[in-house]
Amino acid sequence: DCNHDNGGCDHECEEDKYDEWCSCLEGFKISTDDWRKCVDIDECEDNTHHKDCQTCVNTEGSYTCKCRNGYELDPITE
Ligand SMILES: [Ca+2]
Repeated sequence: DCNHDNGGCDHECEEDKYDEWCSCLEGFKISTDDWRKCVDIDECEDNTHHKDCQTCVNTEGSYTCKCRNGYELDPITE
């Protein structure tokens, strides 16, 4: 029951007539250990998120790019 203690969900609780489930805010995903818990997505783990990054740094809820020595971040794309 989402009206009670947010259904026990870390972030969002959703429900329809039959079921209830938890969902997570952007940058997070449901934990494989507990369907109520949200864990940070490691965007650096796969190549789809950070193909523009030289060095991908995973952060809580997001990720950032770092440049290798000798390069600076492009202020337009940053
Ligand atoms: Ca992340």
